[in-house]
This record gives sequence, structure tokens and C-alpha cells, in this order.
Amino acid sequence: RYKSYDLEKNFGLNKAFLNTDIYGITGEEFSLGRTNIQIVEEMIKAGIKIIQYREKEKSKFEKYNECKAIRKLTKDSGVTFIVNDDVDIALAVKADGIHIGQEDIPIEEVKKITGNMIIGLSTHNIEQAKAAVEKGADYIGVGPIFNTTTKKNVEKSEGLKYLKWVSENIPIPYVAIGGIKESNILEVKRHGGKCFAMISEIVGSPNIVEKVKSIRRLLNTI
Ligand code: 3NM
Repeated sequence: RYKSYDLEKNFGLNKAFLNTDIYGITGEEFSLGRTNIQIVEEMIKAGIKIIQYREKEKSKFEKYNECKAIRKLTKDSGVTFIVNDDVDIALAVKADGIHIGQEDIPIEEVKKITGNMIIGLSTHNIEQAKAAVEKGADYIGVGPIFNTTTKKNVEKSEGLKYLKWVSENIPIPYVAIGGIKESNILEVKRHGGKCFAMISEIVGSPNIVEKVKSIRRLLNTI
């Protein structure tokens, strides 16, 4: 366990929101013609409890409008809503959290702006994971576990080996991400995965409710 971390201080907030198996993320280009909003509706129907809005192509205005609608859908169904990258949009729509990457404004600065909103940070190696804990991330992304073409210019990672290390050393919640599919998810679970983020595998599925059911059945076999 990573020593300098104050478990008491941060865990109160964390346990509830990441005590879940599947972390849903939007990705309209893989959504078979469905909109981000339609995808979120399907994810909610499927019983996904945490959903991140991730959209790299649209204008702020379009993103804001979609997030406003998604905020309503998630609020009405008790789903945690996280916005990727855009701190201003997260604040404007009163999202539950913000997710940032290594190339964004430093997490300590974001925390000053977002107060006690949940803050997640993408990490790709041990040093980044340790720094994330020290700087007060509420949870970290751990990836890419496998090759993925969904995220452009993603930093390389030792994947499963890095995940295993995190599972044994990092006290805050962590989400495995990158190339995770129904076909390899048990391998990820065997390397310490507890919460699994998938974009293409879920939004690219014609029947999200059935896909999630099938993944959950599989996860329950080990
Ligand atoms: N972040 P898919 S990998 C958004 O390693 C994202 O931090 C990653 O998409 C990271 O499930 C990734 O389609 C893409 O592979 C995940």
C-alpha cells in the first residue's frame, strides 16, 4: 500500500461511486449512428452506474447542450455523471465529477476550481499513479491495458502488469481502460481489475442492455 496516503480523508466519498463494475464512456463515432444522448439512455437502461461524457470533436456549445441533457438523465436515475476535460462545462451543468489527463491543467489547480467534485486522472505508469494519489485524485484511470485506436496519441503502458501493480499498491479506486472487450475482460479481472471502462465495446454494440448483461454474467464466473 502506498504509504503517504490518508485513506480516511478520501475514502468516504470514493467507496460509493466507484463500487461498480462497468464505467461507461461516450464515443459517438463508434455508436452505430446513435447520438451520445441515445447511448447514455441505453447505458442507464443497462444499469451502468457511472457515465463519462467524452467528446473530442464538437464545439463547446454542442458539448454543453449534450451535457445538460445527460445531467438530467443521470440525475433522474441516480447515475454518477463525469465530464471529460471541460472543467467549465462540468461546473455549468453541475456534473458529479471531472476527468482529466496528464496533458491537462495540473490536478491541483483543477481541484481549486472544482472544490469537492469528484476528480479522476488518467495514468499510464507507476510514477503517474503515485503522483495522482499525492495530489489528491479521487480515482485514477489505468491504461491502456491493451492496444486501442479509440484514443489518439495515448501514452504507452505496460498494461496488465501496470494494473496488477496498482491493484496491490494504490489505495484509491482505479478504473482499467484501453482495448477492454468482453473477450479479454476476465484477463483484466485476473490482473486486479475491479472497475472496467470500455468505449468501443459498449457504444459499438447494437444492443447495449444485452451486452452489459453478458459482460456481467462473465465477470461473475470468476
Ligand atoms: N483512455 P476503448 S485508453 C479514453 O489509457 C481512453 O488512458 C485510455 O477506448 C488510457 O475501450 C482510452 O474503445 C480509449 O479501447 C478506450
